[in-house]
Amino acid sequence: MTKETFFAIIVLIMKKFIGGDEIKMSNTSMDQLREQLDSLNLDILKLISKRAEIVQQIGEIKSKQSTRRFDPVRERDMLNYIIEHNEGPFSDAVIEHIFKEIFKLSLGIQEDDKKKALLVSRDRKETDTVIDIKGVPFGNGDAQFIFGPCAVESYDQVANVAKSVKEKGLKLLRGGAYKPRTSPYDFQGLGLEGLEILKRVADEYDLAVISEIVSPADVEQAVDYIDVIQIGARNMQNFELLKTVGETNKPVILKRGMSATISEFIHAAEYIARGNGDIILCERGIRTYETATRNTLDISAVPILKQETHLPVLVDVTHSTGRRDLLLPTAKAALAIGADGVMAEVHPDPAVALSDAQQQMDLDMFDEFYAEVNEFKNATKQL
Ligand SMILES: [Mn+2]
Repeated sequence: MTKETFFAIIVLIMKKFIGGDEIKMSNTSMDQLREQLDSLNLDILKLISKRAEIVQQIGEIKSKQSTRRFDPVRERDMLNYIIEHNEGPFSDAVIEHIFKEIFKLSLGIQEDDKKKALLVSRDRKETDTVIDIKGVPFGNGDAQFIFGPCAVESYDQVANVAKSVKEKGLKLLRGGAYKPRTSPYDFQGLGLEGLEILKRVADEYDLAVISEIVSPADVEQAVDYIDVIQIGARNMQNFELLKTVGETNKPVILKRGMSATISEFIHAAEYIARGNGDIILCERGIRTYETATRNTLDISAVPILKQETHLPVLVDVTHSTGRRDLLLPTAKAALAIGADGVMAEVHPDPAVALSDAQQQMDLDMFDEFYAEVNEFKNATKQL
């Protein structure tokens, strides 16, 4: 026996034992079955896509009739109808699970449509919203500055800062009359008396005043005294307050809540936008594990908000950092990243301030700060 014959016999025996031909045959039917599966997968894909189209059509009709998109009774009827026709091999529970997923995802397509429809979204309005504050355009690409004391304490205190603001050719003055404080034992603001002081100073110096309102009950009265209503971080999701300021025709500065996501922030703005579209979003730092600063300035929120919405974005460098030494670098960062404005607190004598004594600038520091930040603004504008 030659070597070649020997190997030929071995191969024949092996084929006999392993069943080479059968393997070949079952391979062929396996391929056919796989082809069938591929084709069935495509059929299922076509069917669920067709189903999604019909669900979208129903969604459009429902939104015209302003009925709710999710209808649990109808969903239960559909599931019962499917299960009635289930002949296996899957159990009813499995079939129900599969179809519930399909239902849920179809509803998700409707939800996406709804998100696109947010009044504040860039999808809804492509051009930037520019807000007129007593003749000052806010959001037109030329960054504005808002300065003033944390809280209104007296006429002289506010007038001193107003004089310094006016000398710089600026027009926007801030000051708190109602102060939502962490402790109920801390200074709560002068209330209506504070608004009266702001109005008097605004008239005397021809400035526009921005002040925080904390209660829906105070809104109606406050609009007679101030030019811009501020909603503070602690009230970002005070929905009744948001709806009430939405009923006014005053511009609103909405501050981001200290633990609010950008999505929650945008949805809070939407509450106001349903009645009043003049909204300025204010990034004021978020709470993180970092303790070197009072909050963590989320600088990337600025371009995100500008991409997602058409509203102007303001950066509060005082409350985000809580540190005087960081006011200038963070203000420059805000301008460089495209903020429409920078806000900071100024007090004639910060050491005796009734609130935020640690972080307000005195008038000399204010002069230096403004000179540098304005120089930076003009330098970057030329780029
Ligand atoms: Mn403050």
